[in-house]
Amino acid sequence: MLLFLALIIGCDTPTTEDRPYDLDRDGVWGVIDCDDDNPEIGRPLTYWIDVDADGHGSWDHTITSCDDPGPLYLAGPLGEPDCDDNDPEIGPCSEVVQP
Ligand SMILES: [Ca+2]
Ligand SMILES: [Ca+2]
Repeated sequence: MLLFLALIIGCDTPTTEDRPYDLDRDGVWGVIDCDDDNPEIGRPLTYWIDVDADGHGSWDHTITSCDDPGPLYLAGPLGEPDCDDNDPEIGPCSEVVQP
């Protein structure tokens, strides 16, 4: 009995970093799952910077994170990038009227 208790007490609680399994069975391994106890939350998202806040992101700076980096960033697929991310009047290059 003492050996059994010693084995239980000796076990460390696994952290996200050392869990190579999928506790919530959402198909995302524990080491990369933003919350391995919640099947509604999976991989980190890629965020694109949108300096001029026109709704079109830029390749200039991206972040892959479990947490929302703030209002300067858009989440999800980039789509067509902003042709000038310092001018809210200019969106994707395909929408820019050539003189
Ligand atoms: Ca999850
Ligand atoms: Ca923009």
